[in-house]
Amino acid sequence: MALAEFLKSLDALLTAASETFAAIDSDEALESARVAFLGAKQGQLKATQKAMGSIAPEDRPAAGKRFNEVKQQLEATFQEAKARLASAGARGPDELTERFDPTLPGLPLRIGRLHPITQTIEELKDIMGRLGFSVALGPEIEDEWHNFEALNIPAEHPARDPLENFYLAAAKTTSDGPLLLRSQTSTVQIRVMERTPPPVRVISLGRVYRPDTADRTHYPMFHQMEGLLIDTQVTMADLKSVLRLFATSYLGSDVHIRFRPSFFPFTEPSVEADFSWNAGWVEFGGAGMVDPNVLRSVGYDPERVTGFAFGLGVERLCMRRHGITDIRDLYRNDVRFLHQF
Ligand code: FA5
Repeated sequence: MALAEFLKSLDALLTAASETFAAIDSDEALESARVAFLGAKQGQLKATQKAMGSIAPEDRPAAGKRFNEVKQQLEATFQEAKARLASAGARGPDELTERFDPTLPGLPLRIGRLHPITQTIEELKDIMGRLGFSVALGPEIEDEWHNFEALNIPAEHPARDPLENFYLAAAKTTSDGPLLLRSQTSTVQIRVMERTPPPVRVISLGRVYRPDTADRTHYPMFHQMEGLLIDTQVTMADLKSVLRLFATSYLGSDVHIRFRPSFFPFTEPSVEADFSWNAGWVEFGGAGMVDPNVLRSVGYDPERVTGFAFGLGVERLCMRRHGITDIRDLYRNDVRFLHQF
């Protein structure tokens, strides 16, 4: 056989094989094409190889070189077709339908829920609402009058130290004087009394800010529930009854409450309230009879009306209720933790 004729037959074989393998769509077709082109006994490639024996010896190197190239290309085309069939099979519509079992239960959707502190706030409002307290709101950015002055905390008082508060640098230039993030919800007492004549019976719940170092029971941002009751002949006994009633409603009748004498510039006398927890005591709030100076600063007559006020830590109540031992867990935003409430 002449070299030119041999090379031509190789090209024809390559074209035919490429077209056949490209059109293959089943395992059976792939196998019969493999036998037809690449079969070791009767495949067309084998037959072409045999024809090489009839080529003139001086032309054989060129013929052999081209034969090997075509052989490699044929192998590659076969492998390509095989891979294409395998991947189509893996996601073939028939197979999907076979694997789909409509009787299996679906994947549960994770539904979001309210943050435990929001849930606590709602519940506290509910309990206090039943005791006749309505909800008052106040701003988180306060002036010195409401955060200190009207609460009987004069200019030289250590509670006003810039190191104990978050003053707003930008606010220094305003005509209102320095502004700060409120450090207690007692500010709302003043705002309510300024605009409401007695009697008053309100609570106010919200965020307060202090540059406290975070530990298991402290966080630089936390929530307080302020309570204020002003009327004629209000006594310390009323204050203690309301706090006891509130605490047992929220924490359960087995909780022990104790009151310790304390000091706040805006109440006289003042107490701190603790609840029992894990064989110890945890402070949950401060309280007292509203100081006559405070009543006077908002235009009330201390000879005619008296009242009590309290400020409770919402986080600590929530922690005691749910057995949370580290306040920081409430603000880590770990969904595994938050999802338990
Ligand atoms: C006050 O803030 C007073 N305004 C309470 C008050 C109101 C007294 C009305 C009298 C009349 P005190 O600083 O103790 O008080 O804070 C009250 C409660 O807030 C604490 O008992 C505690 O439960 C909570 N608390 C205070 N600091 C933090 C903090 N860094 N992190 C979490 N909770 C805190």
